Formats: sequence, structure tokens, C-alpha cells
Amino acid sequence: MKYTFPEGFRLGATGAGWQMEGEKDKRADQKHFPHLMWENDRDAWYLGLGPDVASDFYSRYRQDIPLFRQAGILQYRFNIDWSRFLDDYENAVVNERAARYYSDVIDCLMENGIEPILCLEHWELPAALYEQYDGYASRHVQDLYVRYAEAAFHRYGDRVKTWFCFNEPMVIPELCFLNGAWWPHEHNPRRAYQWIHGKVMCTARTVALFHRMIPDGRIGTILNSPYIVPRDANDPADARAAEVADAFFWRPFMDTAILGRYPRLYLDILQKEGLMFDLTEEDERVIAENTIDILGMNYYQPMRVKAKESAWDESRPFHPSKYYDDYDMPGKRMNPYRGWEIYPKSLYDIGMRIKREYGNIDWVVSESGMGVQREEQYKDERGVIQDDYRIAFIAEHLAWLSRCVADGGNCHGYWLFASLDNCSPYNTFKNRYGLVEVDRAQGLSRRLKKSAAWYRQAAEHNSFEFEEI
Ligand code: BGP
Repeated sequence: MKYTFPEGFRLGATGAGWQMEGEKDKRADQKHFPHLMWENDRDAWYLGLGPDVASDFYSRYRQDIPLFRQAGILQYRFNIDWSRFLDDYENAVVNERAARYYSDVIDCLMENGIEPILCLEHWELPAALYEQYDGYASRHVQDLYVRYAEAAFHRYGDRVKTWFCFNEPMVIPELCFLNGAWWPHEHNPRRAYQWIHGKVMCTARTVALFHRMIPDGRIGTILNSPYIVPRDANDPADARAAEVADAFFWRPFMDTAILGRYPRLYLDILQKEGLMFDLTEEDERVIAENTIDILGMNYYQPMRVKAKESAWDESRPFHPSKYYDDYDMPGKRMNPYRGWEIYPKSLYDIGMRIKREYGNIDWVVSESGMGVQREEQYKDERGVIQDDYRIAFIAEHLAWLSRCVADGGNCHGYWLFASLDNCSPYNTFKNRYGLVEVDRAQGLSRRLKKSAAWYRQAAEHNSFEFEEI
């Protein structure tokens, strides 16, 4: 069957600053938060590899961007590394070499017919602001973030008209401070919820600034709000469990950014647990008055939950799973390499929910992709990775997205993660995501994978063939 997207819909790709650039030309005092995670936990990173080299995009972008074009990428979402871009975080003094680099990347994309889309933060909070002030928990750091944003808008607002404040602002509070998965491995809900609020405030304040500075542009934020699926939606206990998971994982950034308010259930539970963050009336006014123009949704897998089956251990620090259990659905389809469920229909459901509950705001799929280990085993005799699994993955996701658009979903783009193989947090180069291979055994040499040709066809015609939906 042939699927066609309407005019104005674009295929593109994503590449995170720190996961791609490497740290060439950075001073020792210009580290970012992921660098701290790596430095303090190196043994846990796959082969000890980390952001110091990453894909070395910083040195090779003039070679990489023409490959992106060959892979059909029409829009490219990347981000400025805050820790690189400024020399002095307190006074927003720009590092001119870094500023030139980002400017050149923008120009190079445009020369190759690719629209640059900029994000301000993909977790690259400067290490100094983490160590001195506890990052986004600090109102001072929130001020510094807005000053950083101002400098970036000033430099690139002439050429870049679509911006995003954060990529997945939930990830660091959740994985580093709430569930302890990543360094510093804390179970500190108070810190996590204060950080989340700090990022909510940065978003609203930056939206206000952007609308003053670049009135002909659009600004949004990129969320990984998981689509929550209860085991049995008709079972009141399962439905209630899903409601709490939704209030804690889907809604905090979504509701504040689009509806201009926190979800009531989230605030009620935090109050009850004695974990309410510092929320002033002025904060509520700023959030209410400064909502986003465009939403980026990163989607990998749904979050399945069920009613709690065992008693919560009150001696443990609070976690929202006090009110639900994860549901391991029998028979679910998995990406065995990444250990993530494959469930493309969520893209349809997400679009319909945005239509129903969020004023059908303009949105894009800002990340979706398949990480695969040992991809070199799929090379043909010419050395080209035959990633038919990635083609099927993309096609199936696009097919559901196309249905969503046909049913009135307001989605205008699909950006694959990723343009190029790059450095995942902890997994580093284990799972490969790119349309373009980075061959670590051959001095990081680049080669298009089979999926690049498929993607180019789909992007050029804004349509593709797929049978299995
Ligand atoms: C998202 C991040 C991406 C990317 C992706 C894939 O959470 O925004 O930067 O890393 O997940 O996950 P991973 O790299 O852990 O396999």
C-alpha cells in the first residue's frame, strides 16, 4: 500500500550535540553534565568510551552534512552545547570559536538544502553550574539559562526559525536523581521534582524571551512523555494506576508547556508525600502566560502499567511507582538489542491525544529510531550495512503517523534518531542508530547504510510503500 504525506510534511533527522561533536577545542573548565556522568562512572560506559571523541562531528561536519543530504534528510535537529558556547556562564560571554562553529554548521546545512532546527540543551548543563549551584534547582541557574538562550537567539535567530528549549528535560531528573540508574545514582525525589520545576520555569521564561526577540519564529520543547497504556483500561484499578503514571511522566512538562498549568493530581500527590517543590504565584503566572508554539515528541516505546500488586515499602524514598506496577505484557514485540518494545501504533494514539487534549498543537516526531548492536554483521560484499530491519521499523512508524495525519493529527515532520551513529549515554557505540555508519575500526570513517537510500526516496516523494498495517 502507498502512504503519502500532505505537502508541508518533512522527513528529517536528529543528532544530539554531546553525542555527536566530541570535545575538541573545549577547555577543561567547559565540561557538561554528561561528561561528569562519564568521568565519574567510566567503568559502566560501554568499553569506557564516552563523549570526548563521540562521532567527531565537530571536525567532520563538512563531510557529514553532504551525506545527510544523500540520505534525504530535509530538516536537521541538532543543538548547541551550552558548556562550549559560552566562555563565562555568569555573564553569558560567547566563545567566538564555538559560535563560529555553530554558525558554519547552520550555513553548511542550508547550502545542502537542509533546514536547520536548533535545540538549546540536550543535557549539556555546564558542569560548573551543577557543582556550584545544583543546576536547574537553582533560580540563579535558571537566570543563566535564559541569558544563554538570549545569546543563542541573537547569534542564530536570523537563519534558524524553529527552536526548542530542551531535549527530554525529564531524563536527568528521573534517571540521575529519582531512580538512580545514572550517575550520581540518587534516590532523591525532592531534588528530582525541584529540577523538573526549574526546567519548566526555564522553558516558560525562554518562550517569553523568544517571542519578543524572534516574532517570526516558533519555539517549543522536546518531550519523551511516554504514552501510558494500562493493562486493562476497563479495570478501574489499572486505569487509576495509569492515571498516576500519566500525571508523573506524561503530564508535568506537557501540561505546563501547552496548557500553562501543572496537573492537579501531580501537585496533590507531591503535597501528600511532603515533596512539594518551590512553586510561587509568580511562577504560575509565568507558566500560564508563556506556552509553546510547537511540540517535539520523542517516541521509542510505550509505558505499560497495571495496578499495584505488592505493598509499597514505606522505608524507601518516594517514587511514583508507589501507585502502579510496570506491566510486562506477554507477547510484546521487542527490539532485542536495546531491550525496548516496538509498538508503532503509539504514534497514532499520541497524535489523537494531542488533538483531543492539547488543542491539536503543531507537533513533530522529533526522535524515533532503532538501536542495533553489531551492525557490521549485516554488511554486504561492498561493505554496506543492509539494515532492512531499520527500513521496516521506519516504514511501520511512518504508516501509523500517516494514518494519524489523515485523521486530523497536526504532525508535520518525522525526524529519525539518528543521522549518524553516535554516543549513547552508557551504551556509547553499542547500539547503532544512524542512517550513516561510523566505523570505529577504520578511524571513524563514514558510509551510508542501505536505509539511507530508502529514506531519501521517501523524503523526496513524501510517500512510501508498506504492506503490513
Ligand atoms: C533519547 C535521547 C537520545 C538517544 C535516544 C536513544 O532518550 O534523546 O539522545 O540517546 O534516547 O537511546 P539510547 O542512546 O540510550 O539507546
